[in-house]
Amino acid sequence: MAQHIVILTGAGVSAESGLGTFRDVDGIWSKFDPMELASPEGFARNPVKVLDFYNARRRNLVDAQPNAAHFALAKLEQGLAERGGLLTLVTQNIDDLHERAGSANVLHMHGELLKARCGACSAVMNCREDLSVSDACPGCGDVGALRPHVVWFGEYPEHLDDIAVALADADMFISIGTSGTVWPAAGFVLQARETGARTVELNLEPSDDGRVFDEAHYGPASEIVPDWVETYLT
Ligand code: BV8
Repeated sequence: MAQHIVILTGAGVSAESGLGTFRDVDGIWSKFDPMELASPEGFARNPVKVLDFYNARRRNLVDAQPNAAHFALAKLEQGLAERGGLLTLVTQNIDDLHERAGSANVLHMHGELLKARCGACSAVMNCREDLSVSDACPGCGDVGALRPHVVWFGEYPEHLDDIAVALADADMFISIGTSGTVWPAAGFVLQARETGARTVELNLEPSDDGRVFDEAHYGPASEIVPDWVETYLT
């Protein structure tokens, strides 16, 4: 039977690629205040500090490599398509590791670190270098309005309409490497359950909000995700 699987990934799927998670013991938010560095108010207050925070993460990303979990999800997308099925891959991550592992259709609901946006004219452009407050927008020329194309706290996530349509149509919903702390992403499992989808959690440990899943496997994503995909496709 052709299946439509919706997957939501979080920082845990990129942890073994060397990109920090947010709420683990030594996570990013244990060192930095999210409201200071991942909010429009924080950017308005101290743009240099926020741009430097994202510049450091962008440099780290350029040197990082996808891990076995990313490759397994690209294989699942291919395997489903060959069976007349569909994979909708939604990620909270702002890295491009899913794409570099071969996933073709990725919905970045919290934006993308390798893109910048102009606060003046809203142009979105590729950005692989450091951003600074003295940079001018290549579109409108405004100086100091460029920011990472990332969804901060209090800002509206991207692709919510497409995600709602996918969740309503899903036969299965799989949550991978996310603590289920950030909304509205944390509510997707409830939406999927309401429309009768089977729900699966693949995580290092049970996500802390005790959401209920029909099936769960715990361990490092680079091990449990390839295992799950292998079992599903055979
Ligand atoms: C919004 C981008 C209005 C920047 C981020 C109810 C409804 C709607 C909103 C809210 C609500 N209640 C509260 C809110 C406000 C807020 C919110 O959720 N606050 C929280 C803190 C309570 N939400 C918002 O502001 C959102 N916007 O609300 O707009 C609206 C209203 C209604 C409906 C729609 C819209 C915007 C949120 C986006 C913020 N931007 N990041 C950046 O990346 O710098 S959030 C940040 O957290 C990242 O995007 C990250 O992806 C996200 C979630 O974190 P996780 O990915 O889960 O990472 P975490 O470290 O928490 O967990 C890692 C997991 O991996 C752990 O479980 C760990 O065990 C596991 N793991 C670790 N290693 C491994 C592993 N698993 C497997 N293998 C391993 N090796």
